[in-house]
Amino acid sequence: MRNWRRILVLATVAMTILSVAAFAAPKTWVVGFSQIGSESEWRTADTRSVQDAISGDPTLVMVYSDAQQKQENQIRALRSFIARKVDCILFTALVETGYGPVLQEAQKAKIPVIMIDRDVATADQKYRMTIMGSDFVKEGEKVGHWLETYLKGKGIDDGTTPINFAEIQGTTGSAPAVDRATGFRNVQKLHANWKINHSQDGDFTSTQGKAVMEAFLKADPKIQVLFAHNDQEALGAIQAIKEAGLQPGKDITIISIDGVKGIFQAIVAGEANCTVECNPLLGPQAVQAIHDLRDGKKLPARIWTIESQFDATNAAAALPDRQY
Ligand code: GYE
Repeated sequence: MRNWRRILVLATVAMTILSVAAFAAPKTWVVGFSQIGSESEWRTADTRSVQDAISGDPTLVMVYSDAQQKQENQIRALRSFIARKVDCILFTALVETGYGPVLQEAQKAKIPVIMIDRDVATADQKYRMTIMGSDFVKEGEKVGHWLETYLKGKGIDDGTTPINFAEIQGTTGSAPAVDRATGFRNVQKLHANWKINHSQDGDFTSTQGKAVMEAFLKADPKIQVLFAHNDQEALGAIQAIKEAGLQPGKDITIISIDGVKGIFQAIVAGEANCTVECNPLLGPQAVQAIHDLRDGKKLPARIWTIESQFDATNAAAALPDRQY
């Protein structure tokens, strides 16, 4: 009899401990991540950062979907996340428009959506909790400001003689392409002699960057400055410039955005001139935001990443520590 009582007491104690532990342990959340594709080194680093951060957290399970640069794939993935009732969605929008209905469906299903990197258009921003990532307008402005100093210093810009600019834009309609173009023009407008004579979509890839630059040079071998919306396009363009018998970084000043290892090497080799950093390592911030949501905290409307810029003065020193 006494043994029975002891077993009963022990069982009660064990159950109390278990239920306290269950109460303290956070509920496991299933997170759907809709990524746009793998068009650049930046994207690869971004995907890896998010995957590592989520797989390193035992309370999170990720369902990953790669849209392979197709909006319809992305909309399908978002609908499948909603159908399987994930706890939250991480979403990078390929382009800004066209996601309103599916985001509304997520909202109706009470599934919170956290945007990472590329946002949706203003009209649809009411359907998501927050956006984390870079200020693309500011990046475009940084490009302009770096060029102001550099071109003057090199005697390329005397303030009046026209300067022949080419621009390889990012994917048409994507937030970074729209905003980087705007930011750059905010500065370009202040210089009547800065002429953007060539501008075309390079889809954020090396292959397209090269093809676009080839076409530019065929039409006009006297281009003086190239602004590529990402490093990948610049790296493709460098090939095209070399094949045209010109010296990238010397005959043509080249500036781009991201800060991937390949462009650092090009800067150190004197074949590119500057990169404005855009940090893809968003995983830890994404996990933090998911935890905050799960804990019932209110997320800030915008979560910014901290960034720098690199040229011949600091690229070599920074290269060994670059993580992407
Ligand atoms: O600059 C580019 C990538 O959305 C900020 O997308 C990102 C951009 C990045 O393909 O390399």
